Amino acid sequence: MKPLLNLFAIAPLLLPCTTWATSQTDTKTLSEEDFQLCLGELRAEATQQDIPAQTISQYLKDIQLNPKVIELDRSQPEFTSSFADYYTRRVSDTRIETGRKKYQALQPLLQRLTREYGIPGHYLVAFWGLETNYGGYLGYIPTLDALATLACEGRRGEYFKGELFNALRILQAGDVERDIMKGSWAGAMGQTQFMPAIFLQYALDDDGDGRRNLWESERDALASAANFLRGLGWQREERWGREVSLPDDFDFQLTGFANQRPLSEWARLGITLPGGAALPVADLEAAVIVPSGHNGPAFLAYGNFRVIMGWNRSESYAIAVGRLADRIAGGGALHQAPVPAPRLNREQVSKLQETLNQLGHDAGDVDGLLGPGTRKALARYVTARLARPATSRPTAWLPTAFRIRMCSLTLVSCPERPRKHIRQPQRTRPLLPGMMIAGQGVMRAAFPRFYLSQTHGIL
Ligand SMILES: [Ca+2]
Repeated sequence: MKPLLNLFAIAPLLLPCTTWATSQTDTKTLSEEDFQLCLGELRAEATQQDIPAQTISQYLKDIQLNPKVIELDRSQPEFTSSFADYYTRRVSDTRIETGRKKYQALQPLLQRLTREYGIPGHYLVAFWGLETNYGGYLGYIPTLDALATLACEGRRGEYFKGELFNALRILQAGDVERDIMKGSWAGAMGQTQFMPAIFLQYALDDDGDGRRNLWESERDALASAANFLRGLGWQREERWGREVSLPDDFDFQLTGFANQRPLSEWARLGITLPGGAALPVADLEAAVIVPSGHNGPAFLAYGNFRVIMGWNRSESYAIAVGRLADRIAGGGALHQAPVPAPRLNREQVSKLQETLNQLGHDAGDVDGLLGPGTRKALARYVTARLARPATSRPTAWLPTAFRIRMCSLTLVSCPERPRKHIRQPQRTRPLLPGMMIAGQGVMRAAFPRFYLSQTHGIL
């Protein structure tokens, strides 16, 4: 059996595993001297930005270079994390339980915010839970230090310079004391993890003490979240989306947030609620999102899904917010659990992207990240392969075997169970450069199941 395992394992498609090195192009460390020079320039520019001289001298004089911020900004995770990992960590039983308690305890406030801003309370609590574990962890890095360090480090200096000036305006307005203004290494602040620009535009003083205090006031934080979501265009009467069941013959090329279709059309294509009940009738558009491959859960994403991505541009985040909100409101667990997946390192994903690009299936930038573009490119590749008619007997087996292999890699459905005995080809046969199906003999029925269990849901 060993040769078969090797033949069909994912690794041959990709480069041998090597450790992903973080970007080597920008290893120069910002020196203390450079930082002080940079701070001098920032002081001069802050003056031109109409920030009062007293604010500048009060807050820009004690700023510290924070090497940890640079390290975090430059480091990239070695491995892509799967949706299953992400989802399990963020929508944990503990977080659901705490969210339900907060939701109950804060009902009067939440009901008022829903009336005033149109955002249901369970969503407000869900954002709060995902951002800072309901205010339990706000981050510990002084925001001015983080923003000044990033402004001077250079990679996205202009952006962070603007956010540093915004942070000064928040201090100038007296919303918070400097020693309370802490947060993430990238400058996100308070219980809602707002960047300073979002703070200035959307933060509210709901408890009436005259300060927009997103660090210490739950009321200010939740009202500000509601205000931000209203600004992002939250649709008052709509959900975020929902888990659905896809028909066996579903065309996975239709997945992805860009492919919006009327709900009625998805119903016509055979999509149902989990368990088979019909989708509700509503005049709205939705997209099908399949975040952990065809064996994992499927979701319909409505317009508010786009709103959530306006807060954090990640489909996984949007699903987690929506699902946590559902659970807080009393909803049950997913009908189809996310599929645990082996981890691919960034070099492996980069090689996959390069190969797809070379074959004309545009996977976009070679960045080592398994995003929607790479998934789509893989789906196109697989579809193109499957569409090619078998021209001679030795290749007659190919669609089935190939489908077994690739359906577990990508979004192509493989509903059929492989036959018990499938003739293998007589010679080595390259499918993608570096990916081989080879060998002779009989593939046992048990093997594909083992293989699928090892590799499915990667994408
Ligand atoms: Ca306040």
